[in-house]
Amino acid sequence: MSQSSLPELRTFLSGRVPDGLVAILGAFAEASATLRDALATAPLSNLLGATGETNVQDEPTAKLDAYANQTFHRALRLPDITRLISEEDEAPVELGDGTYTCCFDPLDGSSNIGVAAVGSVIGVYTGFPAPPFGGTPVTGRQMEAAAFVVYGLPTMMVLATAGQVDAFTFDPTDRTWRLTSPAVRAEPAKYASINWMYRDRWSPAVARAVDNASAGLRGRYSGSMVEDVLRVLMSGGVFLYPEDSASPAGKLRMLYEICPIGLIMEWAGGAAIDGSRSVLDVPVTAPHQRGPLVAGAAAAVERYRVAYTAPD
Ligand code: FBP
Repeated sequence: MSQSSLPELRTFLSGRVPDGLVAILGAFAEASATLRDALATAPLSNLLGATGETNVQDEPTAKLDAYANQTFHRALRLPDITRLISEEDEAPVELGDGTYTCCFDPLDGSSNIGVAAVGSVIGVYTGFPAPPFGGTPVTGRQMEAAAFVVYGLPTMMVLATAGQVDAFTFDPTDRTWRLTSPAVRAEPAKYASINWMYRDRWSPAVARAVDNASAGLRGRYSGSMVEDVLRVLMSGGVFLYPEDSASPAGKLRMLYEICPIGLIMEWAGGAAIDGSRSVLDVPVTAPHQRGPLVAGAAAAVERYRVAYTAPD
């Protein structure tokens, strides 16, 4: 049954953030709702499988990756946006001279398409240097808002604006996003979320830090960062994707995966580090720069930092 008395997303945002940002976050939410519909019926509509092409990361492009990318590009052609940086595009797409640069991962957790939850992530930055990007570093501190959506049941959006984190649930009966968890706070750690199969790839410092951060916790790992981060945020825990011998710089991407999650965690009272410092302080000089991520309950993240930075 619809709870139409709960605040709707655009009403919640209006007056809280500048109008340009209301338009951007509203457009992101509407595109996410469109993608949710496509995901829900993908096996019936020939949207599963690969396009036969590879993306900029040299990974095979799923049909839904391509569909999701188009959907967000269409939605985010807005006057206040200067450029769009997508996981699926080789180069930034320059739009005009607006205030904001939007960095997004249209479909996070691609290995779960058709079998488990996937999601979308966005970070909205200001003060991005003019192209070519690379001379002046950008940091996550330049974000004014960040959000991620998890296309599960329910379909949820976690949104960081004005120093606060709030969670919205998509209501399919009237296609609105309604505020269901105001002022989310990162819960104390209960779960550790990491791909334990990579243990042989970790350095001694990473192995010792993972053990220290996860001692006494229960394990949960889906292979969709957004789903794992949602659990960590709402139920308490720590999500870890450290650097390893196969991904020496880390696997996840700074601008549209790590930094948005970092902003959400910090504004919810948790923490997000690369091992030794906040991910929001890491200089980014390339659109698809990678990094390590340890995010969640502040005490568990601190246990990781202490062990990681201890002398060998
Ligand atoms: P994609 O953007 O290619 O989907 O990669 C990101 C991701 O799927 C995260 O969502 C997830 O946490 C991680 O990769 C899983 O990687 P692994 O399979 O190495 O554990």
